[in-house]
Amino acid sequence: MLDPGATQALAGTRFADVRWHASIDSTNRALLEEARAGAPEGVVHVADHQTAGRGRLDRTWEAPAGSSLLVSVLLRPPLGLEEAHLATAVVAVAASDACDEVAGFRPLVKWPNDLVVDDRKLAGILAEVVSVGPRLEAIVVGVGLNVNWPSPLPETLAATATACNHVTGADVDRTALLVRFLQRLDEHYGALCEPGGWRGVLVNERRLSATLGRDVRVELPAGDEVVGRAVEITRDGNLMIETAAGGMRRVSVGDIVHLRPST
Ligand code: BT5
Repeated sequence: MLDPGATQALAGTRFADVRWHASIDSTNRALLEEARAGAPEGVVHVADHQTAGRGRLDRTWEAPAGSSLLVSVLLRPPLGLEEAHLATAVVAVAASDACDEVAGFRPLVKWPNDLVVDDRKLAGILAEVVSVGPRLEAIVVGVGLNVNWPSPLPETLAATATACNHVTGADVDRTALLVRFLQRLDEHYGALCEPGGWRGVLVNERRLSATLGRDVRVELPAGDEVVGRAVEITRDGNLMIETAAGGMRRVSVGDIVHLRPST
């Protein structure tokens, strides 16, 4: 349950219908099912704990109970399937804004959809689409954001992850983060739904990118890789890599390794 202050803060936004679960298998799974059954835009599921949190490409999302913001939103944007990435981008930007405004630090966006602090993963985003033929019907975007984690982090994540409280040195209010995230999302998503709104989203995404301008190795799902400099994010969300040989490669899905610290 949201407290009355939070409920009031979200009244009048698209995201006033927040359903908070003590435990659920996956907020994305539950909301995707509702999206397929015709639920309206704006429904939000939040969980204290997920028993089967999902990552991309059938991976899992780990989070001790109460440690994280685990939230999924249902959007029905006026976008083509090839532009669905823009809905993920506004979620990433809104989550970064929320950290900045509530916790006082600014995570960057590692392509395609992680929030990072000093190249450590603070949050992951999973977008799942409902489509009919070429038409985008709905998109469920889930965010797992590490808020107050034990120290040290579990061994499996110690080398790669971080949490808000590890960055700031103090616990951060999860509800405040949720409310600010949904308020900022309401603004950024509203702008995206305006004619030509994609332009502003791309400007924000590029501005907050931890990847552009970096030398990267992209691990592709098929097992091969591309090495080069990340030079552009396209309107359809692809990453353009300038390879050492001077050619350009367009990457639509993959995992990025940033090869050198940012300067
Ligand atoms: C993601 O996948 O980063 C998307 C994660 C989305 C999770 C949210 S939680 C709310 C909503 N409901 C769901 O069921 N899911 C969404 P991917 O890029 O595939 O990254 C997954 C990988 O990140 C794992 O294989 C681990 O290596 C690592 N990982 C798992 N848990 C992590 C955590 N808490 N912090 C940082 N890294 C983690």
